[in-house]
Amino acid sequence: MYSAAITGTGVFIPTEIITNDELVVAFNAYADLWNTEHADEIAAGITEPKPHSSAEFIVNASGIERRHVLDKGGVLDPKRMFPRLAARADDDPSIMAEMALKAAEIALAEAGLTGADIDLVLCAASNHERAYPAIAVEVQSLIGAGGFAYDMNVACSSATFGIQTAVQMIKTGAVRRALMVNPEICSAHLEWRDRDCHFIFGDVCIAVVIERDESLARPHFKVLSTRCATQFSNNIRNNNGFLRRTHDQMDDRRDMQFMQNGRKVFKEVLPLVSQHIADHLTEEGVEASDLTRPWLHQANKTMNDYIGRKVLGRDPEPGEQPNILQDYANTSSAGSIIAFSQHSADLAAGEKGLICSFGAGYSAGSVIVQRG
Ligand code: CO8
Repeated sequence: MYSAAITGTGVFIPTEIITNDELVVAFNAYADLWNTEHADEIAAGITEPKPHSSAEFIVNASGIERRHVLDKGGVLDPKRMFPRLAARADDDPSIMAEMALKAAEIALAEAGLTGADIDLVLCAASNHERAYPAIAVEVQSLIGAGGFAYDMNVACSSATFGIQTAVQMIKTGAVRRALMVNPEICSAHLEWRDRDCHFIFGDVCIAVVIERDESLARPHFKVLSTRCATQFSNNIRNNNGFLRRTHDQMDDRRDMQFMQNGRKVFKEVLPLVSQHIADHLTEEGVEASDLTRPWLHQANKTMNDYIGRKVLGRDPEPGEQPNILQDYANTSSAGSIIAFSQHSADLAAGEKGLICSFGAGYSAGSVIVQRG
């Protein structure tokens, strides 16, 4: 059995930013339009008017201040309320592959590798742009990698589950160097017309290079162990799928986009994740006090504060458990890796940290790493 190490990470960040204030102005304009269009039904008591959103609520409830998106104009158009992304010809790179390529270039450069050094490409994300061919195979071709490639989807836990997959293959010798990419176009499957969730997500792509750990001279993080768990829940759900046509359901239904019962998710996922991390640390013989840094999934600041207190047994010190969600919002599987990528360079050799994701499924994934 070999060991595995993370030798490079890359983050592609779309340039367009939507602040909470901009988001709320667009939402409220949409709500006013909708209420005017449905004035008769509202007056007759058949339907409720859509209430306004509030930037103050958003930051207090979630900790999110802004988000990056691929297309701001479409999202903020009160008559549209979703991104406008140009269709691409079959011979052009797909949007997800293009995002992945940009993140991969950064990660490969950090690892001191080129695409030709890679023999496994995983594209792990909450949604995939098309059914087939796999986006990962397209990325494999674009970077000139050998070996094989495939897509994975474990919603918000796609990255940690992807790392586990790559690590296992490296350990057995099936592959030597893996590239995992997580292009998350959350803006295309978020329901921007729903006040309860319109603030939650942003777009981004991360890439991670994982290699066989044999006397690596470059800075790296040894992967000490990984732990994945799932437990079925309908509390975060998207019913869109290839059977829609067969059900004669091609209309713009609410359940074709992201849906959640946020309160239930909050209550059920917190104990699940806290226990998951405690069990992983125990299994690995690592004390919570041995962890220099937890890099948690970035969905909600209050959730992270709670998990940090549970895991560490005290309030995390400033900077000890970095949050990035104020700048990016929830970027699904990419969040914990953005935190890791941006807040890990200062760890000294031998120091340990824990990457942890959680979300739809439910799913929880954790990776214990040590600076090499
Ligand atoms: N402005 C003003 N008021 C609002 C707004 C708003 N925008 N939204 C809701 N309110 C009101 C509500 O109507 C409610 O009013 P009332 O008390 O009168 O009924 C009040 O504010 C409180 O509402 P909530 O109870 O909903 O508020 P919470 O405090 O629970 O906060 C959160 C809502 C932030 C959603 C919170 O519940 C939360 O973060 N929950 C956990 C969510 C989570 O982690 N989900 C994981 C999803 S990510 C994932 O798994 C990946 C899925 C795949 C990616 C999909 C990409 C699109």
